[in-house]
Amino acid sequence: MRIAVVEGDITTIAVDAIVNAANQTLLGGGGVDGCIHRKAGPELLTKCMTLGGCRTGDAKITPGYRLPAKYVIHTVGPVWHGGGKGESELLASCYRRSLEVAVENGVKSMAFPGISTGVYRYPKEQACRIALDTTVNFLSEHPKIEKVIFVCFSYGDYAMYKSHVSCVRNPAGSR
Ligand code: AR6
Repeated sequence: MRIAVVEGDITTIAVDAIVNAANQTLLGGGGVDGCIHRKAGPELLTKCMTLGGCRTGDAKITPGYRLPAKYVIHTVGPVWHGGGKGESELLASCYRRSLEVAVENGVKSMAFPGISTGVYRYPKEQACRIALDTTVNFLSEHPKIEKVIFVCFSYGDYAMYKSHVSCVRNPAGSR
């Protein structure tokens, strides 16, 4: 299986690329974005200042600087407004675009946080389903990506991902 779920801090994961849940400015913020900028060092902000921001649902890549990961793929998730503002399509687009940018840059292993599930308030269960479905579909068409790790920041998130992964593996099951 090319999908794994772990509990932990994404900034410690040694993969080709980690994904950042950024905002449209790409100039840093709180949550996972703040952790990534702190660990990567000030060169990351300097690089991000040259990128001209990023639209919601899109993704852009930078080096990882002092992180164990070689690259950071910055994506901008939707703010949750109740589900009627195209949030699910935009969130799926974040995962798809991040995976596309990874393939374009020869990335073979990557790690995702739960995009939009913190400050942007996307319901975690729905976001988890979109993350897994979009990734599973993408991997079925792109054999060059060898490993995608979903990094959960709490045990509750980890348990939720684990139960959804087993549904993806056994589609005749509870879904
Ligand atoms: N490793 C893994 N997951 C983490 C980490 C970490 N070190 N830190 C937080 N999480 P959020 P968003 C989880 O708020 O909702 C920023 O200010 C966290 O538990 O980081 O997309 C940006 O600049 C949650 O499940 O991102 C934007 O303005 C998930 O990461 C805005 O927040 C995402 O939470 C983006 O909001």
